[in-house]
Amino acid sequence: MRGMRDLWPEAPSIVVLTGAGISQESGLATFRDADGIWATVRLEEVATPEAFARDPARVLAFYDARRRHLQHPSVTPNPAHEALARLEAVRPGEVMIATQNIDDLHERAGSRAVIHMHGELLKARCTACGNTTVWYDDLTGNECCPSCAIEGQLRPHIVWFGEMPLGLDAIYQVLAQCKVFVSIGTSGSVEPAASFVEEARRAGAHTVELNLEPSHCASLFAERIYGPASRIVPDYVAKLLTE
Ligand code: BV8
Repeated sequence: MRGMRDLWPEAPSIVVLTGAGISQESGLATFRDADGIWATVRLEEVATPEAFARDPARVLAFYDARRRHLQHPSVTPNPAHEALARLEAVRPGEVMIATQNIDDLHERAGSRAVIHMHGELLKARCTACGNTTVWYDDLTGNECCPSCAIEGQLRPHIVWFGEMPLGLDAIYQVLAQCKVFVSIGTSGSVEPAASFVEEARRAGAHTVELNLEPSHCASLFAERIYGPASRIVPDYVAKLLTE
């Protein structure tokens, strides 16, 4: 991850939290909707360190399938990702995206100031040396780490339940000073991301929820707009850019 000062010489005034809903229209399943990932597999079986210790092959297969799908030509950024990239291009240094998503659709759309708080599907991490490596292929669990050359220690670069999310110091620092907090496509079920809106409120920020339907935290937002992200996010960004 680049240093905070490279991306934001001044503290960004707009913080955007994104979740699975922003990538749904790009062909990636959400988690807790009726057709979501957790309707077909229990998270305790694939998204915890205990699951990986118990049955690494099953956990690796779960992420292999999602990594392959993410690289399918049909999966591309949608107008919501593109609008956020436009916002950053027009207001460089003023925007930070904290995403819970492990896909790379924000980057493919052109966003640069992105913190992947739950990790990245197209990276592997060595549990021996801690280094991350760009990774496009399946993981067998027997690979050699390109950094330390130790064999059999690579795992998906994913923050599982019970593990510490990434970039939290930077996120809380920016939340404490932000003027606008926009939450997009997240059900507000997973902590600590679900509590970011409270941090932003404490900072006196204007808080906005953009989602298909009211989230668990909807009542905490000053402004709420519901509909598909590909429509409501470009509209909201256009409004922000005229202010
Ligand atoms: C941690 C792996 C210690 C990646 C994921 C209280 C305080 C702190 C922690 C906890 C706490 N209570 C419980 C916890 C522990 C736990 C937790 O939150 N458990 C829950 C289930 C109760 N949290 C943790 O373990 C985290 N670590 O807490 O460390 C700590 C302590 C204190 C302070 C800091 C740290 C680690 C969590 C990481 C979990 N990893 N997955 C993967 O396999 O992909 S979580 C998983 O859920 C995904 O990463 C996902 O991003 C995340 C959030 O889900 P959403 O993105 O919101 O998706 P969801 O399906 O739920 O909702 C989609 C929404 O989109 C819906 O509302 C839908 O209406 C909408 N939508 C759909 N289509 C569209 C749309 N909107 C717009 N347009 C559309 N087209």
